[in-house]
Amino acid sequence: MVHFKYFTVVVLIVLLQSCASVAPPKAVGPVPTAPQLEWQEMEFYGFIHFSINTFTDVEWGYGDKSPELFNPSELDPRQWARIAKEAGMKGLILTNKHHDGFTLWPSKYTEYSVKNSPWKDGKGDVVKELAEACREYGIKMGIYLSPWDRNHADYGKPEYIDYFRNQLTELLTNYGDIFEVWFDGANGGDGYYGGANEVRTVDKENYYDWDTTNQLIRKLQPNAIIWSDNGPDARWVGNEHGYAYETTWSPLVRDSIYGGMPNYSTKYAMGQENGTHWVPAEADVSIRPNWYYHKSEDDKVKTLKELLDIYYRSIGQNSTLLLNLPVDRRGLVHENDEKQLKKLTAQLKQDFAQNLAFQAKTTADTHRGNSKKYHSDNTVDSNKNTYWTTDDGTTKGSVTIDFGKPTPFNRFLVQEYIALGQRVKKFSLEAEVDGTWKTIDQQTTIGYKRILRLADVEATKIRLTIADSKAAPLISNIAVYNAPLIVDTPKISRDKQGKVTLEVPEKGLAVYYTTNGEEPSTASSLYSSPIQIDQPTTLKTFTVDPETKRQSEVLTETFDLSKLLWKVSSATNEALTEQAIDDNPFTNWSASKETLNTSKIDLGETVTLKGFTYTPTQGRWISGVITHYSFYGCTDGEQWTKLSEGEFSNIIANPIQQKVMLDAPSAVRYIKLVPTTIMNNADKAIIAEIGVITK
Ligand code: FUL
Repeated sequence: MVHFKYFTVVVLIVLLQSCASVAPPKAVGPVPTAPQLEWQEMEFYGFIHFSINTFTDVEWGYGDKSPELFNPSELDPRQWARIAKEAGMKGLILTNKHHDGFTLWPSKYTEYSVKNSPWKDGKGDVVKELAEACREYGIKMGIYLSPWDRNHADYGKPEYIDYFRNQLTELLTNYGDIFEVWFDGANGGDGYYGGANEVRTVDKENYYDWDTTNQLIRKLQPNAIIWSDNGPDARWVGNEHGYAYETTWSPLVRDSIYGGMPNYSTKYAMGQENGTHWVPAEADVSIRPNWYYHKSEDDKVKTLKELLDIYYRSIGQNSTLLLNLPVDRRGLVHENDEKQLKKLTAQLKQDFAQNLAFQAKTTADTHRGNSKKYHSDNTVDSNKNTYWTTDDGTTKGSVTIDFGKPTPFNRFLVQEYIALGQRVKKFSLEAEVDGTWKTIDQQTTIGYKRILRLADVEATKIRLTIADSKAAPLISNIAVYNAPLIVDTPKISRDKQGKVTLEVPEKGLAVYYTTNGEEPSTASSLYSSPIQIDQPTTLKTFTVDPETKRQSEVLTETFDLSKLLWKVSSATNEALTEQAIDDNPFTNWSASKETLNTSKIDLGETVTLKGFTYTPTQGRWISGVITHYSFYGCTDGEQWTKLSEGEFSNIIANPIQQKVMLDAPSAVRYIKLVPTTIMNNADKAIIAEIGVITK
């Protein structure tokens, strides 16, 4: 007993000594400021694009449109803030002034503002309403103020810089705390410029004198993060897809960069191992193809799979995520966008439901100074301020996590203690499966957060090995999850042969369907290979995760005759005619009025036609849309009868499949759709698809 006590006392003394004597590691390279750290931990926040553009259906206003066009019918920033909060966003950044110069607050420095709009009789202030809503919902507010102003007469002259700073001062003084100030790199070009209607280019490097502007921001809002291509506090990720890079450094060679420089994306956006300043990446992306609301994109909101991919490739790759929600003409975030965002939130909740590494047994090959203070247990204690590290001079090390039993997982999350700089250059992950170690991934940077999406693996132990680092690695957190499958409706497509494919968002999901109009259930047909559908049919389908039993909603699609027997004969012998009848709306036939008038589609048999369908281009930028048409049919390919003529109403605003019913059914074998008017009087019409309605 005496021996044991003596031993314990000695161990305790040694331990205490080691704690006391092991100095913490020193910072390496640039480190974040306190506001930068706080900002990084926000991880996910939203963008709101809203302006006159919303009412004129453009992305970049020229600056010449009347402020009277700004007239939302039920503007409600509380709805935006609620949706953001429910989605887990920690803040919202509003386009207070976009390139067209229109201000969403009643700036005293311009007449081009909400104060001259009919909205609230010119007494409204969108920024104020949003600031109040953000406070109510406990999220932060940021500002976007476009440095380029296509309305202002002085743009390009020194006077404009005073105007710009005056507006910045209004925004940074009157609306409470601002967490981020966003300066777009798109600068200079043609514009209204007070009526001059000319092209004005600026010396992007020097015109704005950013140093002085940044000092003003520091004075008015010392904690705000200033964002631009070169920070100073946070940087553009170099694309608008919402993706950071597998290798993403927060340090940046900041002084070699200026806003809007030409080769920024390829040369600088991923940051640099030896970057001189801490300027972390922010990935910006819109939930729709474009930034502003366009009715034509109501059906183009990103899918759950796309949104998840964005999440993992931004936040999971050492970046924050700025996700745009366009506000519509009502002044609301559209229902479709909210629905998709909710799917993302629900899936993320499932993905990160249980950290399997929390308080697991850990060992490391080495701890700094052999000290408990830097033990590998710190990586699984869920305390962001403790970390595992090694001795000065080492650039390697590994931590093993013992789950104690075979544990299935497919997500690995790791974080560096970035307060002392980003260090890790190369790491790998091994898993002990049935007593044998195997490498399951090898990667480069970690930074604030790295999440690996892995194939399902069941392991008793895992080992993180830092293979190379700028200095001793500092790992503050390791977490392991077993994410369920992405549960969402399948993507339905049919080919020319009539084969219908149901594509699941992720392998392993079960897909059930009916073709008799009944609601599908898990007792319905289980999809295993393409379904042949040649006749008018209603397909209803949904997916189920066999493990968690989670189900998607039911998706309904109606089909008419397949195009198996169809042929196009075009008098001009044009190529790509088949693309109008391949049942693939993403391929097009582009042809003149004349060609379409002399071409015919042979259905291969005589059918009783009740109507027809026309799908315009599904591309991001629409063109060649037929707005007015004549539709003909016949049985012999020669004696045409006009079966219908008219307008595809609202097709430009909403370029989805158009369905036209005939006044009376007609027996036909040949059909042709002839444009009488094409959008913008273009030479050629684009036909993504033509179909028939026989039921
Ligand atoms: C770009 C702008 O030109 C777009 O209109 C949009 O505001 C996007 C977030 O930044 O550079």
